[in-house]
Amino acid sequence: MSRAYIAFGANLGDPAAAFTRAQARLDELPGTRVIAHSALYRSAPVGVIGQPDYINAVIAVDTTLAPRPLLDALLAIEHDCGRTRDFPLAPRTMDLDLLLHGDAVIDEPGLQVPHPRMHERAFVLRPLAEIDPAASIPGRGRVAALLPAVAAQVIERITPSPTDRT
Ligand code: PH2
Ligand code: MG
Ligand code: MG
Repeated sequence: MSRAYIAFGANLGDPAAAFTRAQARLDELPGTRVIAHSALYRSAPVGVIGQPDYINAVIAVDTTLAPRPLLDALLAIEHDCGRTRDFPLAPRTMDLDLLLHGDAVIDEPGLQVPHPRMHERAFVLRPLAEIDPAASIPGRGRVAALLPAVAAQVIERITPSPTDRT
């Protein structure tokens, strides 16, 4: 059993509904349980201009699936939720990126773990720190220690986390 972290992103359609649907589908995967999810965060698209803002979040799962079958499942869920791949960085209804899978380090075609850019992106680190600040990114260190370096990136938390008291 491994703890894996999955980044959710969407900037087309109904991102909040897609987030709910993604978690339900993840929880239905063999040997897989959703353990926690962050709030939703809004930020301008990184790496492309003239697109709607992204809604991002992070989901933690415990899974007996190895990284490659988990990745294949993420791509199938994206596809079922209307994801098309019209051009690189095209707006998307759902993007599910495998960030971490236990302490695995993998560099294969289509599968890089840890996700090679996660440590420099506030839209990944902020929601990940919300659910597990002590999570360790192999080769980079603990999530909480990486936050100061991305503090200048503008990102807005738009829903309360499940652990918030009201
Ligand atoms: N995903 C990208 C490219 N740019 N920018 C934001 N803010 N959030 C994303 O999830 C995102 C992005 C490629 O997957
Ligand atoms: Mg992505
Ligand atoms: Mg992706």
